[in-house]
Amino acid sequence: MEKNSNADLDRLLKSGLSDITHAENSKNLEAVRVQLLGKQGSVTSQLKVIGSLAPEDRSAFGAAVNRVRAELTTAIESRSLAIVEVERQIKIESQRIDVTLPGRGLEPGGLHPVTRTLRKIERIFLRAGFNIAYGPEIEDDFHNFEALNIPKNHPARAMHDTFYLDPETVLRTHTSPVQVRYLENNHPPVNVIAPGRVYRCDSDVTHTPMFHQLEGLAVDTDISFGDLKGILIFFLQEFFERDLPVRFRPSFFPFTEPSAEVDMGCVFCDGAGCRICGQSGWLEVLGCGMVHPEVFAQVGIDNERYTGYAFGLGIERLTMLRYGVNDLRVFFENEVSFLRQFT
Ligand code: 2NL
Repeated sequence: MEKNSNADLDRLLKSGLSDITHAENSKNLEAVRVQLLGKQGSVTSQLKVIGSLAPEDRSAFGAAVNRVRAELTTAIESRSLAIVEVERQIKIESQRIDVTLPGRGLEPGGLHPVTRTLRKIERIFLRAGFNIAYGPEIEDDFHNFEALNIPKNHPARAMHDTFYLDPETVLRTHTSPVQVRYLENNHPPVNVIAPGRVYRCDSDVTHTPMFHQLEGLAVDTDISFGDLKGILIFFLQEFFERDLPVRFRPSFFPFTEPSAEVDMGCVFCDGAGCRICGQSGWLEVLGCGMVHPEVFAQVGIDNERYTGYAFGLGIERLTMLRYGVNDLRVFFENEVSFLRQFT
């Protein structure tokens, strides 16, 4: 009986060690451990054999079972360490990041074409010695109308379809009020441009309720219409980057006298006549004039001593001419496919 039991133990040890060696992962190894050393395990069940042995053999056999158990436990522990290390390597390998792979790419943003045009115009006038002034988009009646010689109940108010916030407060219909404020706060000589958003209660294919304008103003002793012609011809030729014919047609604005509208030779047909210039060879691009004496009076400037010129232009219109865009509305739809063309 003793011999048999010892031989069983020996076989148990050998096959146990072999099973441990061949366990390929933690799950397998755990199954092997349970099968050998668990409550119902083959080594554990050897302890139950002890009772069937002769009393003098029991102690030696018990010690032998314990040795087998200890040897298997040690083997499982070292195998477990090896498996954990291998599994860690496999995990690391599977999570390895190839830093040499190309990235997804970053799409660069770009400035809106209206912003690009504004910046280009500002650069030209800065170069000519003008300052840039900004002001509120919500204005009072005085700065938007009264000071500009547009009295209440005067038909000139109908020229501006105004958004009223209350009877005394409007969304500015032009950037002139910025220049009125500038005149209130600065003594001549004044050379200033006022770019910005303006609002008119008007919406169709060629009008949006918000658009961008830039106005310019120069005030000093002896400012002449010749100075006005000079700066506007310079500006248009710089902006369109070519020699352009420019002509001044008499017009009317309440805040200038005399007033003129400015045409330039059509940049699409070089003056030959095309669909865009309505076969005339000319494109209307600006309004201008000599500051009305009443405007100077409203801001406390001596209109016997000082003269000035002023002009205004629409940024969207110049942007359309610059880029050959034929629909105003695309500037406000923010279609990425349209905007991408200007990056
Ligand atoms: C146009 C015409 C114009 C002005 C704006 C102005 C400003 C002051 C005094 C006098 Cl503070 N005038 N601005 C003058 C003439 C024309 O704009 O067609 N704009 C799009």
